[in-house]
Amino acid sequence: MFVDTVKIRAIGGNGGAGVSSFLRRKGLPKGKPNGGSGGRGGDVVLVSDPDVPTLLRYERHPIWKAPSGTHGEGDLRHGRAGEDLELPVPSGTVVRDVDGVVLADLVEPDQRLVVARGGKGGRGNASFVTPERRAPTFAEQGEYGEEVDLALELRLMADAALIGYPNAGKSTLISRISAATPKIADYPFTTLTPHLGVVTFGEHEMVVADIPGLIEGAAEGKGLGHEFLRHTERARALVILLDPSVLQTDDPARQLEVLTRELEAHDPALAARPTVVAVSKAELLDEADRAELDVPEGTHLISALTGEGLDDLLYDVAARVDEIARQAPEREGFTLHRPLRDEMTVRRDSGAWVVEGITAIRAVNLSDLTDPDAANFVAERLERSGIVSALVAAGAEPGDDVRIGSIVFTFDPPDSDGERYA
Ligand SMILES: Nc1nc2c(ncn2[C@@H]2O[C@H](COP(=O)(O)OP(=O)(O)OP(=O)(O)O)[C@@H](O)[C@H]2O)c(=O)[nH]1
Ligand SMILES: [Mg+2]
Repeated sequence: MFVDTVKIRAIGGNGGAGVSSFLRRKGLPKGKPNGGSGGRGGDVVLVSDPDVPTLLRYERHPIWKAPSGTHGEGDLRHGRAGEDLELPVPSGTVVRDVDGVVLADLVEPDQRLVVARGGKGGRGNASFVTPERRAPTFAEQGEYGEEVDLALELRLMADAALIGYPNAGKSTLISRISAATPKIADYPFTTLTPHLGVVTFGEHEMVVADIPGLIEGAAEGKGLGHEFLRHTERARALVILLDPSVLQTDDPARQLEVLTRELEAHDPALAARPTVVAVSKAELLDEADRAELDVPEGTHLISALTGEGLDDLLYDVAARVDEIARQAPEREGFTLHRPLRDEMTVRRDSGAWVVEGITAIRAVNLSDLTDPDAANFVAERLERSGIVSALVAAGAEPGDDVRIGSIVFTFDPPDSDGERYA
């Protein structure tokens, strides 16, 4: 089964919690803080892999979560990090977020894109020791991993794409010039999904795509529509196959006209793509038929049955592919640099101020906020990270309720009475 579009959800692993613990020694009233930190959660990473043919695996399993980090322990033992979860995708996979923004074009083998970051591990109480705070009893909780919805779309990486009416002989041709073994039959739309064949010709090696049949009106959804034409977008050259046999009501000249129009309707850039035109099933044509053909100069006459014209055709196609390859030798993929989502937002929700964003969550992410030491620490963080000023700017008054994550507290900015949060 050929699957070229899927939606997936990627979830980074959660960070492990830091721990609060003390080394107790006989004779020492207070122990020394020795709580270890939690390990970070694994990232979810897409990796381009030329050996993966389709996105099928992700249609069956759309949800992928990386392993979480383990918690810290006493005696300064830190938790283990969760391993990154690598998801192999076919080379040529375009990655978009829910808004349709392209995040990456994974073209080069082994190209990687971190799509969902794992949560940071929480720090243990040993990390919070300062000269003023010698025995902190609080630790940080682990962060949740990012949760991201993505749309993946495969655009095959072919050197040349075969375009033609249904029954034109595209599959027969690719089976003749490569090791591909597509289904061949004398009814239209035998080929329902694109597939690739590797053609070796002299010292050339070309990847040729057999594209399902195209008919007039495909752009408006006739036949199989033109969805699959996305697989021609990356082809360096196009091979348009015209069928002179009685199987077609349109003559080759009209077929060429229709096909050119449909390609253009799909993507105007395709009109400028180097194109080789060939008439198939040439052994059916006698001299008179050949003379009558109203096709552009340079059109090849080929027969997959007898082998007529195939070498000339491949020579021509290889030359165009090489020329384009010389002009643009590397097909470079790209990945968009995506900053950590830390934009902070303040909004009003049923009588409380709600602060959202990773900075806010991090500020209050402690194991025990009832501890006065911890509460002071959080108050400092809220100020330092700009959350207090954001609340003031939004119009928050002392005494208002503020909610960050699952925590609700009373807003009590330091300058209202000189005191920090109670
Ligand atoms: N006489 C003759 N018949 C051919 C030749 N090439 C293909 N055919 C026949 O044409 C019919 C259609 O061939 P396919 O290769 O399935 O055509 P296609 O273009 O892949 O068709 P779709 O997959 O439906 O788009 C089959 O009956 C083939 O045997 C040829 O060179 N000579
Ligand atoms: Mg076919």
